[in-house]
Amino acid sequence: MARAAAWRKAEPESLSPGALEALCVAEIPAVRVPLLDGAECDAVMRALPDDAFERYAAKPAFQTFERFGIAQAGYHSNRRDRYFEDAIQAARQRDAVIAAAGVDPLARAMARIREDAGADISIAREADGREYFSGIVRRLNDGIRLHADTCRRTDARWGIQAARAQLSLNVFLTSFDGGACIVHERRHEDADDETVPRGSYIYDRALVAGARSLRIEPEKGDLLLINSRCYHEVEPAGGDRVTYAAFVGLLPDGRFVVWA
Ligand SMILES: O=C(O)CCC(=O)C(=O)O
Ligand SMILES: [Fe+2]
Repeated sequence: MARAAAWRKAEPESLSPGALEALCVAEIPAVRVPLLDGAECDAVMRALPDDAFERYAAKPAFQTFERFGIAQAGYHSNRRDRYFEDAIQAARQRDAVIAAAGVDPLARAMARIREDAGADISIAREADGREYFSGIVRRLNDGIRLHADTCRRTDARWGIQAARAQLSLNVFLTSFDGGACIVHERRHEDADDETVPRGSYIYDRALVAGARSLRIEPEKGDLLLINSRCYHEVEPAGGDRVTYAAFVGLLPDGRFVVWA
């Protein structure tokens, strides 16, 4: 059964060493800071290819969101080599967008985390040097139902699997109506997966029954960090709800690594 998290208050905090640490152990629900201005967000949106979201939309029906880039969670371990090959191609397409936009939302977010929270944070790499893909752009207009994101579902052949804590990082590139991100004061437990139908990762609402929750309505340009092992969901949005996203893992040696 999902474990209670222990929020000291049900409010997002600003970025600081203490807040990042507290988020990693789910003592606070979220960290939220303004990161990009409107013109920077618009520049990234304009730089996306017209068919950005169509090319990668052919994914199983359990997720309705559209994305530009690849997700490690979509690759089984027997396709690990394929993942790192695809990561090179996806990074090239991402880099073209960043170059055209003149702004790199993930690099900006990581710099801010370094400066304001004193974290040692870098893009995740395997011991053999191969780099994970990071900086996925997601259009989540229909929302996402209750879930938790944890690389513990993969196996130890992936270096990120060692992460002691995992955060979702989103930089909001658009304004929209609705589309709140709701975080629940309940942490995912491995045993919870037994309740999820095969091929899905939408969890039973009973797991969050009675738990406190925080409804976050991010604004364009915001950087939002949540503990992705706390159950969360996104409400449907009116208008395009586009974020530049990644996961942040805390390794046993205290370094933070980033992938998508
Ligand atoms: O877009 C959001 O607000 C959060 C989406 C999400 O589920 C995640 O980033 O893990
Ligand atoms: Fe998530």
